[in-house]
Amino acid sequence: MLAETPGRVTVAPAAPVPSAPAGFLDAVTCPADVKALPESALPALAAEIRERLVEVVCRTGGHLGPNLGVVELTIALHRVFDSPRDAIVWDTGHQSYVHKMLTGRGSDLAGLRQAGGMSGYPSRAESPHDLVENSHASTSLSYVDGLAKAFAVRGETDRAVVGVVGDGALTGGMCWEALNNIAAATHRPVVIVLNDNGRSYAPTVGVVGRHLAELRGAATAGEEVRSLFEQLGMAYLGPVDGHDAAAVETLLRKARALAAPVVVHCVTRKGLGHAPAEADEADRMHAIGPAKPAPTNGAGTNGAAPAVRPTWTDVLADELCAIGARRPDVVALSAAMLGPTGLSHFAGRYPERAYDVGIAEQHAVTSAAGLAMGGLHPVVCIYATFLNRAFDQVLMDVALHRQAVTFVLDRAGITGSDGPSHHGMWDLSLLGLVPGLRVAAPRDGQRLRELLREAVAWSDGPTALRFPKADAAVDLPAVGRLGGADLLRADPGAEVLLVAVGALAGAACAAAEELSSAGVPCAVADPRWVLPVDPELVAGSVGYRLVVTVEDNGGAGGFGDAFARAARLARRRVDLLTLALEQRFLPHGERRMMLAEHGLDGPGIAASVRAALG
Ligand SMILES: Cc1ncc(C[n+]2csc(CCOP(=O)(O)OP(=O)(O)O)c2C)c(N)n1
Repeated sequence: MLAETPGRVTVAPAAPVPSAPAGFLDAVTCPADVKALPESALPALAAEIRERLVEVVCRTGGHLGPNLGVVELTIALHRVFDSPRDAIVWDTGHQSYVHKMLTGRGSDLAGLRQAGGMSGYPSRAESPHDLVENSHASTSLSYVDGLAKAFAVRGETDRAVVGVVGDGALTGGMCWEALNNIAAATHRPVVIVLNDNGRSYAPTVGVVGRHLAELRGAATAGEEVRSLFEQLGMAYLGPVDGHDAAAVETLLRKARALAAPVVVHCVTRKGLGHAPAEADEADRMHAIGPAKPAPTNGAGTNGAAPAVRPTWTDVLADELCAIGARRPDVVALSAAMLGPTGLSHFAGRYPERAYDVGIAEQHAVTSAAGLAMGGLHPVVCIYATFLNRAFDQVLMDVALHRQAVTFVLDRAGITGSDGPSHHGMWDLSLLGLVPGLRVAAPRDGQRLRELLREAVAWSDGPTALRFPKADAAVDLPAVGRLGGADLLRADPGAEVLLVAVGALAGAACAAAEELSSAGVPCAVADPRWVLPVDPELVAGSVGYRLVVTVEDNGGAGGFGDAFARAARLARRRVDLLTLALEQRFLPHGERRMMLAEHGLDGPGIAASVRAALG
C-alpha cells in the first residue's frame, strides 16, 4: 500500500501551543466578533478553543483530532469571508466544531452528539452558517461549483464561494469530477481551502497524498514545484502554515481578490495541542468515543477488571484473519477505513493482500470486480451507509458479471451519534434490488463467523453481510430449523412467528418470552441469509396467526417488504406485520434508545404484536 509517512507535515510549527487565558471565546457570538479581534488576540482565542474542544469532546466523544487541526484555519476563514452571505462548505463536515463555536453555538457544544443536542456535523436546522450536512466525503467541490454557478447566474457577484476540503477527501473521485469543471471556468471565482494534514484516518494513500507531500517538501527546501492544480489551470497559493492564523488570513484575502478558481494549500497537524492525539499514530484521535463512566461494581468481588465484550467488528476482523490463513485467494479492500472496519489486522498480517483505495467506494467495488475476474475472492469492508455511493457498481460491475465479491457492511442499522447520514438503514432496500446477490445478517458472533465463511465459499455471484456498530450479541443457539432458517424458540402450539434480521434476534426472543408468559405462544426464526427471501421459510410461515418481521433497515423495501413480496408471488396467505425503522432521516441518538423509540426492542415488539392481535 502506498502511504505517506505520518509527521511529514513540515510547515506546521513544532512549538508548544500556548495555554488559554480566559476571555476571548466567550465574547465571540458571531463571525463579526472574530473579525473585530486584533490580530494579536488570535493565538489566545485559538488556545481557548482548543481547551474547550478537548474538555467537551473527551467527554461526549466525537472528531477531536480533525477539529484541533482546523482551529486557526477556521478563525481566518471567518475573518476574511462573510458567512452566510459568502458560502463556506465543509467537506464531510466532521471538522466543523470550531466553525460552530464561532457562529454563535459555543454554549451548545456541551451537548455535542447527545440526543437532542448539537449535531457532530454541520446542520441546516442549527444555523444558516451550515450549508451542507451530508457527511459523506468528497462532495464539497461539487457543491461549491453549483453555488458559484448559481451566484453567477443570479448576478450576485459579490458573494464568495469557499470549499474546505481535506487531503483525505481529495482522494474521492467526486472532487476530481468537480475540479474538471471548476478549473475550466477560469472567470468563475471559487476558493478551495485544502486542509492538508497528510492524513485521512490514517496517512493519505496514493499519488494525491504523495504530490501534496512533494509540495510541502519543496516549500521547506525553497524549491519550485509546479502544483497539479496549476497544471489544471487554477491559481495555487501556499503551502502556508495552517496554524498561523494571520498568515492564512493574508492568503485567503489574496485568494478572494483573485476572483478566479484558486487552491489555498494549508498545512495543518491533526490533533494539535492535545498530546495524546498528537502521539496517536493510528489515527490522531480522528474520532473518539464518549468517556466511559467509572465502573461502580463492575470490578467484581475479586477486583478483576470487568470483561470487555468484543464488538461485531472485532469478531469480523478475527475471522477474516483466520480465513486469510487458509485461503491465499482472499483479499480485502477498504475505502480509507482500514482501522474502523477492523481490516487493519488482516492488512498487518497479509499486507500484499489488503488494499486501502482512499475515500473511493465506487472504485473499491469495481476494483473488487476486477480482482474477482482475476481469480481472487475480494472482501470489501465498508460502512453500510457508504455503500450507497457505489450502488451502480454493485449492480452492474459486480452482480451483472456474477462476480464472487463479498461485501462486509459494518455500521448497518442505527449507528447512533453520527446521525442521519450515518445510519445504515438503506442497504437491505438497495441490495434487495440486485439480482443474484445474497445478503446475510448474523444474529451473534458465532453466526458472523459462520456466515463469513459461507460467503467467501460462495463462488456464484456476490454476497453481503451486515451488522451494527455495537458489541457482538451473546450467542443464541438454534433449537430447530424452519426451511433454511434457524429456529431460536418454538413454543408448542405457537401462534406468532417472529422472523428477526440479524442483531435484532435477541429483541425478538425477548418479545417472544414476554408474549409467551402472557399466554401467546411464539416461535422465533433467524433466516441467517435474509435476501433473497427463502421460499421454504415463507412456506413454513403459513398457518401462524401472525407472522412478524423485525429489522433495523428502513421499512420501505426492507426485509419485511421482501418477505411480503415473496409470499405474494408464491400465493401464500400470511397475516404479516413488518416492524422496521421509519423511512425518514433519523437524528443522532444512542442506538439502544433509538431502537426502543422505534419499537424495535423486546417490549416494543411485544406491544406491536399485542396491538396487531387485538
Ligand atoms: C464517502 C465516505 N467514506 C468514508 C467516510 C469516513 N470518513 C470520515 S472523515 C474521513 C477522513 C477524512 O480525511 P480528510 O478529508 O483529510 O479530513 P481530516 O479528518 O484529515 O481533517 C473518512 C474516511 C466518509 N465520511 N464518507
